[in-house]
Amino acid sequence: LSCFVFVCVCVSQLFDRVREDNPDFHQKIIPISSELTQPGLAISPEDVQTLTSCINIVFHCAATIRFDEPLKHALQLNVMATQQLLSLAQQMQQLQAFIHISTAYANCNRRHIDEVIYPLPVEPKKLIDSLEWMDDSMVRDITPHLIGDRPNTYTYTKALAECVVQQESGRLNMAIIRPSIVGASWQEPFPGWIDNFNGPSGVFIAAGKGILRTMRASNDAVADLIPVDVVINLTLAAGWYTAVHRPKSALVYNCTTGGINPFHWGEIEHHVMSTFKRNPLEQAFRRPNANITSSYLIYQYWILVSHKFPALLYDLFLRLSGQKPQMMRIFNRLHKAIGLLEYFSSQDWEWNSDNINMLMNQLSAEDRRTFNFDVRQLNWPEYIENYCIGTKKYVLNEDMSDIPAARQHLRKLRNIRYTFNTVLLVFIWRVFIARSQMARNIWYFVVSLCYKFLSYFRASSTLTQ
Ligand SMILES: *[C@@H]1O[C@H](CO)[C@@H](O)[C@H](O)[C@H]1NC(C)=O
Ligand SMILES: *[C@@H]1O[C@H](CO)[C@@H](O)[C@H](O)[C@H]1NC(C)=O
Ligand SMILES: CC(=O)N[C@H]1CO[C@H](CO)[C@@H](O)[C@@H]1O
Repeated sequence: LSCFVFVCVCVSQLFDRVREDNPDFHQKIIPISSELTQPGLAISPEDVQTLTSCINIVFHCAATIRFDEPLKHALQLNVMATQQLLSLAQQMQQLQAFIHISTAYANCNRRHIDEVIYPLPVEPKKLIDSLEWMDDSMVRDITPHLIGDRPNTYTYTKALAECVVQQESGRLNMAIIRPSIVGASWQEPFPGWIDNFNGPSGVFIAAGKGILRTMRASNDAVADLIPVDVVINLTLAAGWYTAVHRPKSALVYNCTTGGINPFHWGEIEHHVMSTFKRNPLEQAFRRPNANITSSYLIYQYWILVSHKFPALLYDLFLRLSGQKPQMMRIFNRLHKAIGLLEYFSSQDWEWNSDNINMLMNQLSAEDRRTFNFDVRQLNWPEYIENYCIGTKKYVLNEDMSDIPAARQHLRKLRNIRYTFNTVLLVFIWRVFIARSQMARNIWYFVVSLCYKFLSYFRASSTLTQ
């Protein structure tokens, strides 16, 4: 993993700005090889020595964010690794603060979420011990009972990790950050930076490519996206506060936008569609046009008409032209992915924010600017537009100069759709309706009218020539 991080530092555009400002910045970084699933995190004795003698602040943000990770693996990565890092932190002589990154949805089984750590019915250590001897299929069978009213193993194990952190809070100086749905950057290093398909990014891309045409979500539910640079700035500021002011218990910071600057799924849909119509992605499957609905029946209808039917046709076309059909497979994967998000896009939550406000007041005016995390200034339409363009530029690596060609492609798709609709209409008419005498009369009337119109048009155009 550390190797990978290092390669990223060297090539990613993310670091262009810091590379320009400070060309030798990488000399300040000491990569350390580690493996979260191994005992002692598989850190070499020399590295342990370095860490325990010179670390001041630990920011713990390693976790699996796959919602459907098998429980045992999720426990290993999110809970046991946290435990191991905490015991390493106990040995760090210079440690001032331990900042644990959690998620705002760790307690999503509640509607109103305060900035406190909620107790769980099970002791994390006991759970880990008891799962130890079970095989994977057994764990799979009891997983639904364990996670209870939480939607997935991710939120469950993140809640367990918070409990583990709390158990150590007597001995270490700690804070917990709870970001909601983390999205592309707002300002730093530049607007719209994003490099993965996780969460909303994948949905935006699928919608921009014209693959995703419908999704189950509530138009008026708050879409609690939070820009990644806000999370980072808040985390750094919380590190400072925890180290300097040493609060008596571990403080929890909710890092969300819903309460203060709400934006809804319906609005997101509108802005994503309008951005991708103005700045289309290359080689779209269909024109970007998505409808979100909270009704199960309407959703199933659109799935059939806008997803499965076109996929079937396209696969037929691929098969006829001697290629391998693949569209249905893509759609099945897409449905699985959006199914996992449904829980979060169909309801909203309220988070309490006293600690954030407190932190903001504690910062000096200059620090408040440097470590800005005030989401009241966030202009949503502009943010969503930069986000979508960011997915085009940095995730899909598409060139902005190819936009005219992409627009041309969309026009072609529109013409194909018009032609297809016309052919379908004629077909339905001929096969189902034109059987009765009256329908046939109407049909001939329309056809002859068209014919007359065409010949009139041809005559007049020959005249003008
Ligand atoms: C979405 O809804 C609009 C208006 O309600 C409709 O015109 C459009 O065809 C719908 N598109 C899809 C893909 O569902
Ligand atoms: C976060 O802090 C950096 C560094 O001062 C700043 O450039 C950036 O604008 C801040 N992010 C936001 C969202 O304000
Ligand atoms: C940083 C941040 O957005 N904090 C939010 C936490 O939740 C409350 C209540 O929903 C909001 O008012 C805060 O803005």
